[in-house]
Amino acid sequence: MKNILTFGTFDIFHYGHLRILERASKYGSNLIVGVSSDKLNFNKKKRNTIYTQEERMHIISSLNFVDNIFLEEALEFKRDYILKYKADYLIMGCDWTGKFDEFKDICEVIYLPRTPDISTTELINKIKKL
Ligand code: C2G
Repeated sequence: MKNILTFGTFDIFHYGHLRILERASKYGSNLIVGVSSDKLNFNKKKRNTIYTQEERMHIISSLNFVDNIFLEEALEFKRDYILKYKADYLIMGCDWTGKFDEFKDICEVIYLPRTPDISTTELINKIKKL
């Protein structure tokens, strides 16, 4: 039984989000998702999410290949979360390549290719133009 851990904001949940979670889930039997809090996201991206952290967590927890979720309060807690959830794998999209290599001493770190041509920012811009 392998534990897989991944993180993300998952705002305006879309096909790219679905695909990374689905692909990550295939690495083991227990997929745990750290959903970035509203505060963490604002500090990181300097804009508020469209959906609240409660709504984003509700969506993620409804996916049948997601086994457990928690609120990711700060980027700096990543090592603690990996240890707490006994992660065998930390899996992120390739936009994070190299950024989490420091955790290779406690789990396997894998960066998966992003789904092309879709992102929350692109969706917001497309909708603005309608
Ligand atoms: N993703 C993807 N393909 C896309 C868009 C996103 O594979 N077209 C992946 C990202 O690479 C990431 C995950 O979906 O692994 C979530 O993406 P975001 O919601 O943008 O979250 P992010 O800002 O990367 O937050 O602690 C880490 C951060 O909080 C991760």
